[in-house]
Formats: sequence, C-alpha cells, structure tokens
Amino acid sequence: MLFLESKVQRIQEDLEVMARHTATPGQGVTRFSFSDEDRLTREYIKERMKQCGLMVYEDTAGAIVGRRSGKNDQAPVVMVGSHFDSVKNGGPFDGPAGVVAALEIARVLEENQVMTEHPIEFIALVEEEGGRFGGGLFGSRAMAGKVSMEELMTYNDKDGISMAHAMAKFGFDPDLIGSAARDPRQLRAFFELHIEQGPILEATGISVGIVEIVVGITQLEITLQGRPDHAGTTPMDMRADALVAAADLIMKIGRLAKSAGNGTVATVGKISARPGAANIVPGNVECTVDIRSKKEENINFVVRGIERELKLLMRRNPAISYSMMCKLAIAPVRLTPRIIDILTAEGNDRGISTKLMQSGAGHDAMVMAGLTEVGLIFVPSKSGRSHCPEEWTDYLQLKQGVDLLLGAVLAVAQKIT
Ligand code: HGY
Ligand code: MN
Ligand code: MN
Repeated sequence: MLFLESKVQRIQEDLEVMARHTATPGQGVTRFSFSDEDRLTREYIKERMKQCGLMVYEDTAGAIVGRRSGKNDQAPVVMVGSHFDSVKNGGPFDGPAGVVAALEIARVLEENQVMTEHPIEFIALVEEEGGRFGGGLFGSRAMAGKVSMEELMTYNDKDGISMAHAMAKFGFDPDLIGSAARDPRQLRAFFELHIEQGPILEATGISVGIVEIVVGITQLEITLQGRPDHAGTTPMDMRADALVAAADLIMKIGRLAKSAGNGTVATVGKISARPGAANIVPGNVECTVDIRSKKEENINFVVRGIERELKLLMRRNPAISYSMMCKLAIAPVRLTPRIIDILTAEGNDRGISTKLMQSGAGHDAMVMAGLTEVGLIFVPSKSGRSHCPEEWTDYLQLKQGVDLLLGAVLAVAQKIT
C-alpha cells in the first residue's frame, strides 16, 4: 500500500533555521514570547505557511494559524500544531518539532494536491512554557477562552513587564484576548507531535509514543518575607531569615511529593533571595513550585501540605510572613480513545512501532482536549534529555512521527463523521 510521506530534508532545514533564533547562541535555545527571537521565528513560520498555499493569520493571543480549505469548508476544523516558544537555554525540538511536523504535513498535502473534506488549520502557539511570564499553556488556554485580562495585567517577566504591555508593544491588543477563543462546534480534532522529553521510547526501541493521559500540573509562586539584617551582628535566634525558612520548606515539599505517591513530583525550579549580598541576612525569597501527578488528589495533597508548612513556619517565627500565588492549575487529562485508535492503526498500517504512554510533561493538547477530540504523539528524545541545550531527536525518527501523524490527520480530515 502506498502512503504519503514527509521529506526529512525539509523537516531538518526548518528546525535548523528556527534553532538559530535564540537569545542565547551557543547556550541552547531561548525564545521567549513577544521577543525579537519570537518575531524572527514567527516571520519564518508565516513565510513557510504561505509557500504551501495556506491562508495565514494570527489570533489575538499571538498564535499563527495557516488554514487549508476543505471540500466542505464550513465543516469543523482539524488542527495540527504545537508551540514555538522555549524555556531558557532549552533545546531546538521542544515545541518546534510539532510546528515543523504541521508545516511538513501542509507541504505534503499541497504537493500531492490532496483535498480533504474538513478544512485543516496548522498552528504555532506562544507561551506554552511560561518561560517569560510564568503560568504557561497560554496560546491554547486563549483558544479555550481561559485567559483573563487580570492574568495579562499581573503576570510579569523578570523586568516587571506585564504580558499585556509586552503583547501591546509587540502588536497584539490585549483587550482583544477574548476573541482568540474558539467555538468547540467549529473544531473536529487537534493533533500534536512532541518530543518525549523522557527515556522510554529510546530504551524500548519503540518509534512513536501515543499518549493516553497527561499529568495534571499546578504551578505556585511563593514569597517569604522576613527581615534583612547585618550578617555579623544579628544573633542566630533573633533573625527572620527568609532563605533559611525557604530551605526548610523546600525539603518538606520533596517529602510531601514522595508521600503523595502515584509518581507525584514537585520541583522548586526558580528561587531568588534579596537583597542578595554575602553580609546581609536575606529578607525576601521568591520561589516557584511545580507539582504534577496523574491524580488530582495527589496534587491537592501537596498544595495543602505546603500551606500547612507555611502556617507552621509563621508560628515558629512570627517575623516571617508569606504569600502564595497559583500561576497554573490544570487537571490530568485523558486523551480521546477514538483518536488513539486511529493513531495506533496508522502505526500498524505503516509498520511504525508504537506504544501507549503517559505524559509527565504538559502540552497544549491537554488544554485543547477541553474543546475537541485530541491526539498527542511522542518521538524519541536522545538519552531522554530535554529543557537543556543537549536536547536532541534524530531527524529520521522525527520523520516517522510526522508520517504517522500525516496518516492520522488524513484519516480524520477526509471524511465527515
Ligand atoms: O513544563 C512542561 O511540562 C512543558 O514543557 N511546558
Ligand atoms: Mn517544554
Ligand atoms: Mn513543549
């Protein structure tokens, strides 16, 4: 049986060009939303979309959309895509692999003059990582109508610039964020290819992971307010040392995650101590806590435990106060069995090995699952590494994922069900 196939050279070329748009050349990819690197990549993606005949527009949250008409152009849309922002000093594949997979599918359909029943939209989303403003899954949450003006006004980057200000400066009117929301009745399915960011596919020699469940994520920002004092003259029992309090809390967070069980994880990935001098007792600490589990009750167990520890801490040292802000809270998501079956069948038909998997990483697909049927597939990550400059996926392995995705997208887009 003859199958339409992607071309690995084009996939490699797109990824290599996008990888050059980084604020940290030589130290991985840093491509924050609404930055110069965003602009360069955005223009490239739009140009590549136009080259394969797509009608290109940007939604009010900054997502790039390339639309390909269907025979029945009023039919609900099949979407394929991922994000093109990155973490700080990240890798070239996290996000862009899925955006390039979408671009390549668009090119293959165009050059083979395939007309599908459903229109197809090829998508590149922003601020999935939350690398600049915290939170994350922004582009897909905007499509789900879950981004408020309050978030745009209060989520700031490290320079204190709010999302609203950054968007306006970049050319997107934050007051129009609501019109990024999509009508679920106008959507047929959302497909995403992503790198696994873990070791399983490489270790098992399986080519493609088909995701059944994505863990829930809660991200907190905690501020501990003590009192800056002279490091030499302030006796240990008279201090309100915010960093010592934070250290005590961080150890307890690790124990809470372990006792929650079910593979629950918790990470304090970012911490700052102010004023930040060797001879000043730290008066202020800000830190993030990222909590994940396939069971929401486990996440809630850790959050409640953190709140309990913070209250105890204040009782032990009334000179220390705290505040806690929830930047992201998304429940675990099961993906669509019917789409999983289509992806599995496509792998069988093409002789591409697949396995059902859980995702410990969050993805836009988990948000889109609240709007429509969703399929999410993984391709192998070398040594399971990601969110680091060493992140790598073999291009031929990526091509296999693109080919499987192409077949599944066609299976859904070619008939009105
Ligand atoms: O954090 C995550 O899981 C994803 O990389 N945004
Ligand atoms: Mn990521
Ligand atoms: Mn990602």
